[in-house]
Amino acid sequence: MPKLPIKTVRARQILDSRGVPTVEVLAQTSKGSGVFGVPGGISTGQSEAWELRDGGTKFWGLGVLKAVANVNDILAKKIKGMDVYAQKRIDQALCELDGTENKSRLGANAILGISGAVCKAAAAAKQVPVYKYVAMLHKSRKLRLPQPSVLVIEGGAHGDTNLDIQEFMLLPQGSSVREKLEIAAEIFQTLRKILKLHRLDTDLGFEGGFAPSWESNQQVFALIWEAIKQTGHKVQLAIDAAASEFYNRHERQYVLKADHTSLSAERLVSLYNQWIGQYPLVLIEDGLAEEDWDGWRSMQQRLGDKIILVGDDLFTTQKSRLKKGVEAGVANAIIIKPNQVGTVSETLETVALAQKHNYKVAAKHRSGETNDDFIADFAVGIGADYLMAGSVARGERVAKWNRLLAIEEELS
Ligand code: 2PG
Ligand code: MG
Repeated sequence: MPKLPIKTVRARQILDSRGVPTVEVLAQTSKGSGVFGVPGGISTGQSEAWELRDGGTKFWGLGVLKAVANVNDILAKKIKGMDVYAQKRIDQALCELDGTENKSRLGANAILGISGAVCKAAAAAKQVPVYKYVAMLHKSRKLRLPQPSVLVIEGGAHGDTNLDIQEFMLLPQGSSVREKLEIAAEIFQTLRKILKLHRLDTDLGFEGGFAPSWESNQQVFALIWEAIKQTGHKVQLAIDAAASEFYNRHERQYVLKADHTSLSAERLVSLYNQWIGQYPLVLIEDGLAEEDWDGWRSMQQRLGDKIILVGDDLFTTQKSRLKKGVEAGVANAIIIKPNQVGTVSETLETVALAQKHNYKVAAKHRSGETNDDFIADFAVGIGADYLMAGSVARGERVAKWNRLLAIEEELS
C-alpha cells in the first residue's frame, strides 16, 4: 500500500448511552477520515486495560478530559505524519508512549480512540468498507457473517433488579442475518406481552433488554421459552452469567439472590447442566468467576463437549490470559472487546491466537456504547463466530444490527 500520512488526530469528550462521558477521536488523511467512539463497561474484568477517568466532582469523577488531553497534547504529536496504513506500528508507538503494562498512564480509552479512528481512516482512504480493511489486517481468507446473539432479558450489573444472571440471549436459527433478526424482534415483542400478562416490568436495561425482578432464574427461562413457542421460531439460547459479579470470594460461593441460595462452583455447574437439559441452552459466557480457574477447569471437563463456554472477564481479550487458558484447558471460546486490551492490533493478535487453538470467537459491545457500529464490521473482518450487540431496542444497539444487515446485503 502506498504511504499516506495522518494529518490530524483530535479527541473530544462525548456522552455514551448511559449518560457517562467517553472519548471520541477523529483521524484525518488527505484521502479520508475516521471517527471512533470508545465504549465502556460496568461489569468489567479486573485485568482489563485501564480506562482513564478524571476523578473529582464533575460527572461523579467519570469525566474523560484527561484522556482527551492525552490524545490532543501527547499522543497526536507522535502519530501525526505516520503512515495511516501502518496500523501495527502506530499501535506499538501508542503503547510505547504510554509505557505501562495496562495503559494506565495515558489511558486505554485515549489509545483505543486513536487506534480505532486510524483503522477507519485507513479504510476510508483505501475506499473499502471497514470490515474489508479489518480482514486485510487480519489476513482473513474469507469474510464471514457472525451468528447474532441477541439480548432479551438483562440483570446483574445491567439492571436494578434481583436477577443474578446478567444476560439472556437468543441465537435465532435462519438462513440469513435478516431472517435471524426478524425472528429475534418477533420474540422480543412477544416477550413484552408475556411479561405484561405476568405483571412484570417491561422497562429496558442498559443494553435494551427487559429488566424486571423475578421469582427465580428458572422463571426467566420459562417465559423466554413461552415467547419462543408462541412465535413458533427455531432458536437456541445463550447466557452471560457474569459470575464474577455474584461470587463471594471469601466463602468461594456463588450467591444467587433470585433463587435465595448460595452454591459452590460445582453445584452452580450442576444447575447450568440442569438448564442445558431443560432448554436449548448452547452457550454460557463467564459461567464462573474470573479468578476461579479450578472451577473453570472442571466446568470445561463437565460441559465443554456439550456447549460453548466463553471467557470474558476471564480472558479480557488479553493474549497472555488466553494462553494460560489454553494451557490449563479452560473454556472453548473467547469474548473479544477491543477496549479490554486497548488497540486494534493487540485485539487482532488475541483473535489469531484463539482461532489457532480452535476457540470460538464472539465479538461483543459494552454496556456503555455510542452509535459507532465498528464492532459489526470488526466481527465480519475477523471471521467471528458470534456477534453480541445487545437487544433489538435502543439506538446504539440497533446501530450494530443494522450495520450487519447492510454488510450482509453488500456481501450477497
Ligand atoms: C459483558 C459486558 C457487555 P460490560 O459483561 O459482557 O454486555 O458488560 O460492558 O458492562 O462489562
Ligand atoms: Mg460478559
